[in-house]
Amino acid sequence: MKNFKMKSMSICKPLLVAAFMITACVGNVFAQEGDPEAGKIVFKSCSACHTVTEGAKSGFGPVLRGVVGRAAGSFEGYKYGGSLKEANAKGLIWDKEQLFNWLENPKNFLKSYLDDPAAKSKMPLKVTDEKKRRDVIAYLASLSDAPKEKAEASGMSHGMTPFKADQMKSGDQPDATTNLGRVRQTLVTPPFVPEHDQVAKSGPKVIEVELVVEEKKWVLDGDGTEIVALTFNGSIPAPLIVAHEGDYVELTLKNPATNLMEHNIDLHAATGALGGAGITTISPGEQAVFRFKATKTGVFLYHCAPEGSMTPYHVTHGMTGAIMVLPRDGLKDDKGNQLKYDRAYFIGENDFYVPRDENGNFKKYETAGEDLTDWIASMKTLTPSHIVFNGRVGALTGKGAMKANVGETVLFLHVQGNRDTRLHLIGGHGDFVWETGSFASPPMKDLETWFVRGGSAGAALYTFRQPGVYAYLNHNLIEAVELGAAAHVVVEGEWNDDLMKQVYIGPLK
Ligand code: HEC
Ligand SMILES: [Cu+2]
Repeated sequence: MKNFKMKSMSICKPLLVAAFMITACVGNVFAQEGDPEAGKIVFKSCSACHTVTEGAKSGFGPVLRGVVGRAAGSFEGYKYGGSLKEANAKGLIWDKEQLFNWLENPKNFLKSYLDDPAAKSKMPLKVTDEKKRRDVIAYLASLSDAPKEKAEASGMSHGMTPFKADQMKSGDQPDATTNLGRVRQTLVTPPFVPEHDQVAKSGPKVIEVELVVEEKKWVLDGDGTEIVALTFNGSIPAPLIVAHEGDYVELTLKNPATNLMEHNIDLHAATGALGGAGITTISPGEQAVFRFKATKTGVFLYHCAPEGSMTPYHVTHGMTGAIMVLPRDGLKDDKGNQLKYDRAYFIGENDFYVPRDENGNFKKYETAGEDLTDWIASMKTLTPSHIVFNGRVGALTGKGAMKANVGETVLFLHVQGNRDTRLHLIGGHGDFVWETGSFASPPMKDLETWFVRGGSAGAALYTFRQPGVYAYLNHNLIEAVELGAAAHVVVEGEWNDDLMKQVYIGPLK
């Protein structure tokens, strides 16, 4: 028999006594039956992640219909965390008592059940109220015997078109990439962009890129407001990828085993399979590789796009980036003349919806997904707590400011995965602007403010003519000044009196 430690919380442990499995409990036990009607209301707090609809697909958590009496970690098709799988192997059955203790603190339950201090659970919610636990269990138990409900609606949020990989059956098609050269593109942290040629030096190639999902604590502002961000390669925005029209992009997406959530990638530059999201959904400990042909030129958003509410949840936790597909012969003005840039910067604008406690203070969470229920409620207000450039208030000001010299032409690439923005360079202009991001359409000229639609990326080209500190911002000035959607460009060089001269300032004359 294993050493039995007393725990302050209520935990039931299986003890092997004379070849019989019995359960020993400390603390509270599931003493009385709950009220299934009240439990139905408690279940609302579960429904962000779980459904009870018969025949439905699992969401972030497994389907809970029939869970009472079911083996733990056994719902078909759902990818359980490693610890719950171990508990399954050890014979854990979800009777009412075990459920009662699981719901109090899933992680501690598994630690104790498996006698493993490193045990983890993907379920972030804890239900401390005993009555609520009893009630929700009574509700789940009542469903186990209830007649079957229809299978169509998942009862969760409005899904996007489901994609089935069997739609990809292609027969035997020749592989056009077999004889192409391959290059590995080193991605860099924004606002910097990977080294690239503006005009392609040779024919199409296969560009290999790697994105590693990092779930990590992330500070949003100078007050230390913190979230557990979801990121590609650890940055917000995710790195810019650069290709030319006709190139193939071969993307490796990795989800390290230390993560807790499923992720994937939808690139708006790709054609088919939900932009890749249909064939890249991976659990912690997995990776996916897929290839697409860059057939359209422009700057395009890419983002994580799991099922239902998880898409806006992941997007508003930082999982947005962009890919720029240049025409092979580079950028052109409206008359077909070549346009070149001396520098390019990649700016990602993100809206965050940090949940608040009852006193109005921002809440903090320890692990990815723990804020899910609160965050979904908060994002449904459509009122962001933060709108920032490059992940945090002030990321692109002070030491982080963008730089240029008088006479240099700068390409500003701007992505917003979720919400509209209106960009303005104070004291400057957009000489050439591809507002929708499409390089196949002629650029607009000499704009004061340009619009980047939520769910897209845009590009603006400007030649600096005066030195100074320029603010580059979202010209909803409340979003810029109060919420953080602003950056600086520090420009050095000689002042041009012809363009502007201070004639007089002082007392009235
Ligand atoms: C924020 C998302 C989330 C919420 C909210 C949530 N769960 Fe879970 N739940 C999960 C995840 C994820 C798992 C899978 C855990 C794992 O694999 O480690 C899970 C697993 C479970 C399991 C084990 C099922 C099995 O098949 O082994 C039960 C039981 C459960 N949850 C009940 C509930 C109940 C009841 C509520 C509401 C009071 C709730 N959960 C709220 C995410 C959630
Ligand atoms: Cu994701």
